[in-house]
Amino acid sequence: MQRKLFVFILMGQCSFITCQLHDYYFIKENKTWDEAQTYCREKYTDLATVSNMTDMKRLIVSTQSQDEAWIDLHSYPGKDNRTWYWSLPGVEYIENKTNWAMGQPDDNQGHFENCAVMTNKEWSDFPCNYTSKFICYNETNQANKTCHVIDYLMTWPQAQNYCRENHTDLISGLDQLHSCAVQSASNMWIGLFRDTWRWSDGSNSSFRYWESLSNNDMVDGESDKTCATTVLNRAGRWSFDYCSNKKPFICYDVSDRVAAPVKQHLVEMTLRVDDPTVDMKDPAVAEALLKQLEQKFREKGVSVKLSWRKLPEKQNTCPEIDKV
Ligand SMILES: [Ca+2]
Repeated sequence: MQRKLFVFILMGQCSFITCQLHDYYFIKENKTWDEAQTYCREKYTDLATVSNMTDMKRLIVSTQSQDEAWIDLHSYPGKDNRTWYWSLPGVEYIENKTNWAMGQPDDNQGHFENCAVMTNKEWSDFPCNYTSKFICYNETNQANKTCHVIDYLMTWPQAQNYCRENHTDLISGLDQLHSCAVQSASNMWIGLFRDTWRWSDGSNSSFRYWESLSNNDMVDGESDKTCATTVLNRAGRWSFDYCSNKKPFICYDVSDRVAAPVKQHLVEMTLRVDDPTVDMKDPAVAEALLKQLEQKFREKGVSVKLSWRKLPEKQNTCPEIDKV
């Protein structure tokens, strides 16, 4: 069974969060983190800042090596240097837009409590390596709802991974929490965490892509390995090391294409379904097709949202990107 679809694509050359593209340059010279930063500031803009998965995918494809490489992220250890962030990049943590329970956050009994749970709508800091249910937010309104309470017991980093893979992210910010109106007497992770890591170029991006966050060691800032690296041979995630070690590194420049206008493309696609029992008009099939198309875009580092739009002609429907 074959069917032709017209796919209407609005494709911006920037993510919807930062609207700014970075060009990444892998430098295959071994330098300390400070030396690498100096080099990048002289020849480019700075060491690589990574604000979201779009950036991360562009960084991965720009590199020529599978080795570790410095990026711009630097830790300033110490409890007092921790800063709260919302997990979803682009949602800013605002001091007077919070709903901490009485006496929280409190680092209970001297433990580091760098992640947050919600109980009866009130928040408490909580050790990130404890397990809890959690709430994912889905900005594509999957199955007609944006909030998804997940009953699996997971650590905060596991919950974040789950939400990013299956939805958009852990629920982030008062607006999302208000729109969900989830009320539970038991703890549920929300997308709030604190750490001591900073982008040295002054970016306040909350995007983190750590290889592991076990035992709080990545977020409590106690480690004296205070400079971050990509670990490109392990799915491109991040690790950290002593800043005085010499490694290759990645610089960035703001892309010339930052000012490029949003582009519109009309693409004709032919879809072939081998299974004759699959009904292309079935809403579930249409939804699954959209998800697969979006995934293909994401794999190319392009963040898009697709929705179907009926055309006057009886057989053709078009997915329309309503947000880039
Ligand atoms: Ca607490």
